[in-house]
Parts: sequence; structure tokens; C-alpha cells
Amino acid sequence: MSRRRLTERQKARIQTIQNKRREAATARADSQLGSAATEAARDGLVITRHGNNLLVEDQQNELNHCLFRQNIGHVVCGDEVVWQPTGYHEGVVTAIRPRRSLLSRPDFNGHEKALAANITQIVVVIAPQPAPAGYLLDQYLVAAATIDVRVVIAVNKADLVQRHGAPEELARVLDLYPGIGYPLIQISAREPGGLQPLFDHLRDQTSILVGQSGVGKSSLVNACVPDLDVQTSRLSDKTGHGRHTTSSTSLYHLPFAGRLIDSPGVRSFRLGRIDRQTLERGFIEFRAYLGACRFSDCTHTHEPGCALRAAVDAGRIHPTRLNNLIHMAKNL
Ligand SMILES: Nc1nc2c(ncn2[C@@H]2O[C@H](COP(=O)(O)OP(=O)(O)O)[C@@H](O)[C@H]2O)c(=O)[nH]1
Ligand SMILES: [Mg+2]
Ligand SMILES: [Zn+2]
Repeated sequence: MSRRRLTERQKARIQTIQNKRREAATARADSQLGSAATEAARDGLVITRHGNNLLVEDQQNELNHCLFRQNIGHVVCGDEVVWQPTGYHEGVVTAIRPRRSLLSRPDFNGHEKALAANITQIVVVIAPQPAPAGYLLDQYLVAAATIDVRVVIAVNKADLVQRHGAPEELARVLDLYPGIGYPLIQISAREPGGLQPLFDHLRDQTSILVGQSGVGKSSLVNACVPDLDVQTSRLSDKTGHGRHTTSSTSLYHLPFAGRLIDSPGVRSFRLGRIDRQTLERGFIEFRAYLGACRFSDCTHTHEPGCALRAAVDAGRIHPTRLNNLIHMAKNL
């Protein structure tokens, strides 16, 4: 879908339909609010969103079917909100509380579209099979730095590493990233007890799992949320949209304290459009040297007096990381 090219006319038509739907939802929300008894506003957590319909969890862990005022902005999964009850487990969201973080990615029009709010941690899953490719890992690390959330590198399929050793691309990751300061854990979705290091990192956080296809994200989500089916059918019962499609972004409670936000869109979340300075700061071990190059627009490739290349020569920065930055900067 994201690769599909839409004509200008198609884009305009989609926009018109979306605007009409939004206006209709606003009218409904306003009329419900108008007829609402003067019940006190309540706090809630957005568990999932289906078009203009939200499921909002209240402080008794009950789900409430909510519409929202359009003037409050784009509400997404993970948002903390204020809502006004208008009926039995029904209400209207009237405000979004300030967000701690926001994941977004470009939509079909190239505009940034919010995916999920208030995550505190990105777990980048890699594996010996398929082995880490190119600088995808660095892209995820830059993305995490850009929205200022924690990050953990989780090497899944540790059972395969134990049996066959680590392929070269993985050995390089194991060697390089802990030294930079990134937490790195080795886990296995296949072995009993093989996930304890992951559970320890997920505790008390709101996390997402990202990574290449085939590294084991679905397996890990299923292992972390043993009652996934129960939580999912609870959502679909409420939305009345039949089977809750796993394509919509949803928040799941972990059996230990912690939350996992999941959907294919979130799992394949990538770095959006950023400027060069933000990109450079996303390589966290470069920060000490940024601004120290002789030329302020240094590309760190050939210029004399380059502080980053000097740091590479002194063994303080790994050459692979600088190469990855240079490649990513070319594609900005
Ligand atoms: N050996 C081994 N295989 C695993 C492990 N975790 C997942 N797999 C397998 O790897 C394949 C891809 O897993 P999946 O969860 O679909 O990956 P996703 O594409 O990232 O969601 C499946 O065949 C899984 O059974 C693991 O820890 N060890
Ligand atoms: Mg999967
Ligand atoms: Zn430089």
C-alpha cells in the first residue's frame, strides 16, 4: 500500500472523503456532548483507534467507546486523554494530555502521520537468520535518539547462535554496539526461560518491537502477551468491527507491569525525514565531536580538520558507524 502510487486526483478524493467523515464524527461528538449529563470528566488511555472511534481504558481498566472533538488534534494509540462520559461506557474525548513521545511516519501524501504516543522504549530485534543487513540497525537507533526514548538491541534466536555460532554480520553487531553504550541482550523465543532478559527490559516501560521481517517479532509479541487472543477479542467485541484486525495499532498490557504497542505499521516504523544535524546527533557517540570540524558544513568525507575522522583514526569511533552516517546523510 505504501508503495502504491496515487494520482493527484485520487489523493484529493481520499482527502475529501476523510474530511467528510471527520465532519460527521465531529457533529456526532458534539451532539453527544450536548446531551450529556454533567458527569465529571475522566482520565483515560487510548488502547486502539478505528477510524474516528477510540477505545479508551479508564482507571478501573474498563473499555469505553469514545468519539473525539476534532479540534484536539490527531488522537492515537497510547495517548493519555480526558474524556466526558455520555452514556454507558460511552464518551467523548475532549483533550489530549501532553505526550512524552510520538512515533510517526510519512503517509501517502508525504505528511508525517502519527502512529503511537508515549512509548518509552524501542526494542530493535535482530537475529543470526536473517542476519542484520546494511545500516537498518543504525536507522532504528537514530530514530530512537530523535524521539528521545530508550533503546535495547535484542538478539533473538540465541539457540541458533549457540548451535552454529554468529554469522559475520551479527558478530560485528555483538562486538560494536555494547561498547557504544547500547544495552544488548541475547534471547530465544524458542527456549523456556530464554526470554527473561527481554521481560526484564520491558518491565515498567511502554515498548514497541521493530526489525527486519523474519527475525521473530511476531513470536516475541505472542510470548510476551500470553493472553493476546483474549485482549484482542475484548477489543473486537467492543469496536463491533468483527474480528479486530491486527493491522490497527493497539496497546497490550504485559502480565508483569508494562505495556506493548503493536501493529505491522509500528513494527516496520522507520526513520522519517530529518535534518542533517538531527541525523548526526542520532549517532550518540559522535556527539562529543560534533561542531569541532574545521568547516561547519563538513561532510566528514575528505575535508581537512574533520573531528569525526580524527576520532576514527584515534580509535574512538568505529569506521563502520561513520560510513553509515555518511551513507544516510547522502539519502536525506
Ligand atoms: N530457532 C529459532 N527460531 C525462531 C525464534 N524466534 C522465532 N523463530 C522463527 O523465525 C521465523 C520468523 O518468526 P516471526 O515471529 O514470524 O518473525 P517476524 O517476521 O519478525 O514477525 C519463524 O519460523 C519462527 O518460528 C527463536 O528464538 N529461535
Ligand atoms: Mg511477523
Ligand atoms: Zn567532519
